[in-house]
Amino acid sequence: MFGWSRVRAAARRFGLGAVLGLVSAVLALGVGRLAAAFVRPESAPVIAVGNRFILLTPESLKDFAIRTFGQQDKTALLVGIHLVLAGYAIVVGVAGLRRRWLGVAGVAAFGAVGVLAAVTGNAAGPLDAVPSVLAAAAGIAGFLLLRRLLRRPLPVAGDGTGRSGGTDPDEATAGGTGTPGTDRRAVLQAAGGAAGLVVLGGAAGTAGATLQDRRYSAASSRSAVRIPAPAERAKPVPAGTELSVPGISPWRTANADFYRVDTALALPQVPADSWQLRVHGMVDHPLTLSYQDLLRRPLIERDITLSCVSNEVGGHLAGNARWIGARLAELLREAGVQRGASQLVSRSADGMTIGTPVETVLDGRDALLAVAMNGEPLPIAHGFPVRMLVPGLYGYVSACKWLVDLELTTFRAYDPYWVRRKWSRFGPVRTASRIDTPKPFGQVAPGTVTVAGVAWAQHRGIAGVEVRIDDGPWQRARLARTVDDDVWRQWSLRWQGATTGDHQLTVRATDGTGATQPQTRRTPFPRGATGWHSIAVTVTG
Ligand SMILES: Nc1nc2c(c(=O)[nH]1)N[C@H]1C(S)=C(S)[C@@H](COP(=O)(O)O)O[C@H]1N2
Ligand SMILES: [Mo]
Repeated sequence: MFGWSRVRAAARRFGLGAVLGLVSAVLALGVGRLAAAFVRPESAPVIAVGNRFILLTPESLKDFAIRTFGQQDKTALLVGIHLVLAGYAIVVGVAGLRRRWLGVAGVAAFGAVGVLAAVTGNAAGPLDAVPSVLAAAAGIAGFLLLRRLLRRPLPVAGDGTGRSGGTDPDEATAGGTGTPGTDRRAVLQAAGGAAGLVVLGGAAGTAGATLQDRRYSAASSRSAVRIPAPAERAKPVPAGTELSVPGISPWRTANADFYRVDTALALPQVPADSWQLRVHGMVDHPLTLSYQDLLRRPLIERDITLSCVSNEVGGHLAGNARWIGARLAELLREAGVQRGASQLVSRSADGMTIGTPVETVLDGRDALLAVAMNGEPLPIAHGFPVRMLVPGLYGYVSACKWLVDLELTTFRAYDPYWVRRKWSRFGPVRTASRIDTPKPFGQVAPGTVTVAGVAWAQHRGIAGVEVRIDDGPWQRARLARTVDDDVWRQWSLRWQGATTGDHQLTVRATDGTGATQPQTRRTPFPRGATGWHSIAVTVTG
């Protein structure tokens, strides 16, 4: 009997401690979010810690996250941070219910981690510490208040002041004025206090989010933007560029479906009217450009396929869009690139740095400072107001989003973000081909099966695609027509005489230089995946 009451008391202490910790955490995060709306979005404790985490994670873990969670990697990270935080809050709450100083120290430690993450973040200043400090202060206040309320209906061992520490919880209640659980008023007060603090934290968080949208969102700036008609339209898209095969990737990727890869947990919000681009470093005439200056330049419209070095064989980190932008080469020539300048370093509003070979930008390809994507101003997630694009290079060495600074320098003098993380300094895209239909492990009817997909080798072009059924001979696929070598190409093959059973379909492409994709499987790190995309299908009928 005595044993049971102890277990019950322990369970109740745990439950109350958990409530104490979680409520304090909700209050702290809400206040942190609200304060961040006055400093900057990236200074909110959770965002700051998340961003720090992204910067510190080894490439292998990042690869794992992209593989496992795909485009949801950031959601997964935020969910993960909140789960860890919840666990921590429970521990602190349970410990703090017993010993007050443990609770205070626990919340303070949370604040310290937030401060550290915030002030060491990209483009951070000392003010970035404020939200975490206020969050911790609110958390401590909430903790102390709720602790008092919770300890009245159910006194537990030690009040943490050191005066009566160490007493057994059951003994302590025996010495109290009421029996535990019978003091209804105290129970109601505690429950009301907890609920009130949660509402307060929630309200602060919501107000913070709303305020942040109003103060920081570039959405209104984006909807006010009018992109002038380009001086040079996109090349006509020949009939037959897009095959009518169900299940194939559309030739043009809708903005909503375009893959997104970046390190930004909170999307950088850069209004067009305050945007400036500095061009400096090894140039004869450093210059600064406003958004209007950029729009006044002759704009060209181009279909360009963009792909990510992290794409696995058969993966979906590639897309094709119609972009409008100013010619980057012309701007650089106006600035006067000095002899010896080998690397163009682009910097974003969120502190990303990307290094591109100057000679590639100047070799006549359509390198752009892009302002529009598929007939709209750049979406915020894709770099509004201005991003860079260089056909033929992976995004990590060319496609800086939220671009604010261009510096001409040498490869010797500077290592940009990904290079510091051991990715290859140069990132020409590797030839890739993908089977879109049938789907992997899909079922198809016997007879004739249409196998189709896309292949890309930007700036070299796709000269051929072949498909192999099981260990059979390579069969030439039909290539869709194409605008030019900077866009991906659809292909299809009629697989005749498909017999019931399991089959393996494999694809490989040959680029415009005559080089066929190698069979050797290589991981995306450090210079892009290689190998043939192969899928298993079942023919049933
Ligand atoms: N500011 C910024 N620009 C960036 C990145 C980034 O993390 N931050 N990622 C690059 C990478 S790795 C790729 S593949 C492309 C992806 O562009 P998208 O998200 O528009 O598809 O953006 C590039 N530009
Ligand atoms: Mo990328």
